[in-house]
Amino acid sequence: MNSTTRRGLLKGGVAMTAGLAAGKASAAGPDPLITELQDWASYTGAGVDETPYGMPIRFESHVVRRNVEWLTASPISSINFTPIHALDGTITPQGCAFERHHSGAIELSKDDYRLMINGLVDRPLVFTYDDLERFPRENHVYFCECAANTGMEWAGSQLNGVQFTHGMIHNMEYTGIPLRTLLKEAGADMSADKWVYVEGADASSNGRSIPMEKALDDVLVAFKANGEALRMEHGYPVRLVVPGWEGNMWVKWLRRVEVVDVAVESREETSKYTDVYEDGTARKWTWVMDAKSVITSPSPQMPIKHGAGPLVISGLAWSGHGQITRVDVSKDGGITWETARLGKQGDTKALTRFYLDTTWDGKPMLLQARAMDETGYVQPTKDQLREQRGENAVYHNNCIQTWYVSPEGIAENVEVS
Ligand SMILES: Nc1nc2c(c(=O)[nH]1)N[C@H]1C(S)=C(S)[C@@H](COP(=O)(O)O)O[C@H]1N2
Ligand SMILES: [Mo]
Repeated sequence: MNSTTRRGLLKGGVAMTAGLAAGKASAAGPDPLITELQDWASYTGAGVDETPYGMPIRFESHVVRRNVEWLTASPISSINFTPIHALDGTITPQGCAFERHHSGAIELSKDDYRLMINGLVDRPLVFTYDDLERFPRENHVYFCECAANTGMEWAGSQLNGVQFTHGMIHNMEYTGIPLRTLLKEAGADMSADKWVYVEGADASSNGRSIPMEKALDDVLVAFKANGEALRMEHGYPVRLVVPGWEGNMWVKWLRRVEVVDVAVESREETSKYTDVYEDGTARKWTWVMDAKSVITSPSPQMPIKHGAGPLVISGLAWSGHGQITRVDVSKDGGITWETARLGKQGDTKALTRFYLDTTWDGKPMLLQARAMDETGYVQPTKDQLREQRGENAVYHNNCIQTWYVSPEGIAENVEVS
């Protein structure tokens, strides 16, 4: 119970009508948190100079990135997961945003930073960090989703937590320079059939080919996220932001942009991040992340603790094709659907929060969410996706997710068919 409630009570019993929590407290007798003077109101608190850069309060210490040890051979070439079950709204704080490195995170200072633009350009250029800060910059919120997000779900329901099934995603407000501005500065050949090959300064280099049309559209050379410098793990001091497209293309520690005639067909766009069909052929150039949604609460890490009655079902939806126009929620495994309320509409290639403010009858539920985007695309079921892609797939799984909720409020990752 917080101080607002206590003040309400002193003003004449307003808090008693505040709902279930107040009712419970009165049944058990006077609540000392209401009737007694507490320590935090009796003594002074911490001074302003004690925490020059803040960390979350210790009661929130469970809201952290986590990894799944058996998923990768070592923590150097590895992945961890955003605690999306515990967040609300849409912005991911950098401090708990997932990280994916192929050869570890490197420490590269602004002074040592260089960005080269070469290849089919009139003037090959090398920019310092200070040079970049002198170009006009923009702010945009975008999601970054690893193509492997939800990948374990192809083979069944193996990971019991939305953090692990859907946490290879973050959503930040970037400050950056449109890549098009730098390409123009170098006098690049911007013909539609050209490509840019982008690579990072880390040992893996993570090179990727991007068609010129996308490079000229909304790609950003970004140096701030959520208002502050990128964290080292997200590519400090400069990363590429490729809105709506798979996370692997968002090159961190960006060091070179080469304008080329044909796609390079690098490791990351051939043997990795492609989808192998049953007959052994592979689906490639699968850059756009299709519309997807998931319920973050209730979920396996977020059981219902309050029993039957008012229940807020909440989750996230996103589409690499643009805006989320609608999210439906089912409590019976996809037989009937109710349309959820979007927290905020109109964001494009960014996370959209949805809520279903509902009443729980205390009976078991099979919770699902289904997203629709501005192209009219509807998020598919697992079975539909398996039918299209077969069982060999690893990446690009945007299927509808199911949580079974027991009468005790415990949620579990299950499949319905
Ligand atoms: N230079 C470089 N860029 C990289 C990677 C990398 O290992 N090295 N990993 C890629 C992958 S696979 C993903 S999903 C995103 C993850 O970005 P994040 O670590 O900021 O979450 O970065 C991409 N950019
Ligand atoms: Mo990735």
